[in-house]
Amino acid sequence: MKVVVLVGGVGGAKLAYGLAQVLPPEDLTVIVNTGDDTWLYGLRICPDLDTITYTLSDLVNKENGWGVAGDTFNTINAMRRYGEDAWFGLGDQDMATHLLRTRWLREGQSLTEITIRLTKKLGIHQQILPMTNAPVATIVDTKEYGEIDFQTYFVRYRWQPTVKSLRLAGIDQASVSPEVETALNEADVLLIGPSNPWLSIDPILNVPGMRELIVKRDIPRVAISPIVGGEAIKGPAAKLMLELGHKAVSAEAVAHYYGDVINGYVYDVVDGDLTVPQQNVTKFETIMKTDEIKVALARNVLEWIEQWN
Ligand code: FO1
Repeated sequence: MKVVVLVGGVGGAKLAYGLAQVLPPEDLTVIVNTGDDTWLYGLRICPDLDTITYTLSDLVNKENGWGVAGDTFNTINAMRRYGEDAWFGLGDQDMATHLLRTRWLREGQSLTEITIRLTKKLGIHQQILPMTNAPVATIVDTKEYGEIDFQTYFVRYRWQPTVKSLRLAGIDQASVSPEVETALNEADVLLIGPSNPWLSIDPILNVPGMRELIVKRDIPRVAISPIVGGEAIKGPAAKLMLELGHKAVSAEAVAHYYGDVINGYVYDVVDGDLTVPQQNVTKFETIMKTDEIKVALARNVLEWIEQWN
């Protein structure tokens, strides 16, 4: 059964990890948000691609969910000696990824080719694909600082600024890559990970042509709620929902937000029975504190889908 999963940062990476344990590698494709990508010190940083890559190669720092386990920060500490306010935690091993990606981009390789090259070298046999090869950037318009880029919002200001609106710079020039199109056309199941719908999933759905490619497929298209018991597990999803004008912070509101992009919805056992527009709905343990829960969630979702598909 060929599964394609749309993911953003840490939450999505956990589900991708679970899926990678229960599916043959050739049956899993992970389509990754690149709206968090940024230029820093002349290097192209792709946080969500790196989080997925490090997670599936067991290199990831599991406490943070990003960066390389056991990494050192000598380079940015040396920059601090020169008075640099190094607020973005670039590890020394992590730096290798950014240096090679930047060099290969400058040599004209696409982000897709580079991602395939990096992941293969790390022994990853699942297909990890950027949502597009074009450079896009989530820009956050905030009350306190006006428009700032995503990492400034998320890391430097710890997602505390009040968000007035989001926009995706460069999205109009973006297109779905042939690899993403093929994966979507060959998928038997499409999943949307428990990632932030506005910061991580919307950028993917807004790549011109992406939403149409997804909705036209008459296959199970299932999202896992990132909101549990009215709270986000990690990150700004709950705070953002209210700032973007959603009435309530709930798994229900997210199901309505995704609408007809999905025809199935999974939320957490702590939530009561929800009324959602999708006809296939169920609940499982979705708070993936351990690797076992990641695997159980992946298995539960796929087995549940097989029952109604
Ligand atoms: N997140 C943080 O909260 N603090 C950091 O210093 C930080 C550094 C960092 C370096 C490389 C990388 O690939 C990701 C990094 N992240 C950091 C995580 C990143 O900002 C988020 O994971 C995504 O952009 C949101 O999903």
